[in-house]
Amino acid sequence: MTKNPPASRQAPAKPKPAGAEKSAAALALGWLHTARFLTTAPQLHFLPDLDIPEIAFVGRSNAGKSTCINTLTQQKQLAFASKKPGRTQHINLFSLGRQGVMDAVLTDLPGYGYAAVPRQEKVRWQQVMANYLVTRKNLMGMVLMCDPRLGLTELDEVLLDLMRERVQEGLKFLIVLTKADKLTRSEATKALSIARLQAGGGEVRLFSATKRTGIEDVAELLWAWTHPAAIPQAQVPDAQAQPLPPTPAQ
Ligand SMILES: Nc1nc2c(ncn2[C@@H]2O[C@H](COP(=O)(O)OP(=O)(O)OP(=O)(O)O)[C@@H](O)[C@H]2O)c(=O)[nH]1
Ligand SMILES: [Mg+2]
Repeated sequence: MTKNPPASRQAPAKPKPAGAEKSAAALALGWLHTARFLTTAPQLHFLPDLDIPEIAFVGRSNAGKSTCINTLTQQKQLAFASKKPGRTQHINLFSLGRQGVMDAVLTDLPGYGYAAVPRQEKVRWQQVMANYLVTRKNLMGMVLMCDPRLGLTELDEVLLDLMRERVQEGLKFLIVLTKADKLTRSEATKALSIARLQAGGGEVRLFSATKRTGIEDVAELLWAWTHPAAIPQAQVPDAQAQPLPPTPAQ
């Protein structure tokens, strides 16, 4: 059993102004910590119809989608993460909400671009994913996970193109640059500038599950997207949908 250290060795409690509210980050992380497995579906028609906001994590295989969900929700094995690409093979939904009242859903999607998957299987999955992204009525946000060492790939561009109309209609959009621990400070700065250009002025965040970089930032953004009424408008990051960048010339 661990004992509390003597009072003299405990870090002094930070003085809190009277009536101080929980910080936005603590609120958002507390909310994300309520995540529970909801369901898994091999095909779209197995998904439950929901009318609460849903946010999908998309991106190349091995980009770190499942790890990011586990990190944000502060749970080790909520989503299946693995060194081996292609680990996530179904659409997995996780519910969020305090006191058992579901108020949002996170979706972990299988990655694309994994060479070892047979072509037929790849095409099937790309169709399932495209259908999900285009038709899922309660989808209100998309987090595109991108390893900045690879940058946005051709398949990422195809996906952005596919989602252009929904983003123009108000779907929120964030590019998360994953595995930031693998970058030097100057590489990270450069990767951010490039991604900002590619995101057409939309949201971009650096993230590292191992160094725990960007967690609070991303958490706050997801909270703000799904709880706009709870936050004064001036504090809502990217309250408006951002246009996607133009499609590169063929
Ligand atoms: N260094 C480092 N490695 C990471 C980070 N995030 C994820 N990884 C590693 O990247 C690998 C892939 O992570 P996953 O979370 O399974 O990736 P995914 O995008 O869900 O992959 P699929 O399910 O195949 O689409 C694992 O070995 C993770 O440990 C990070 O921030 N830093
Ligand atoms: Mg995964």
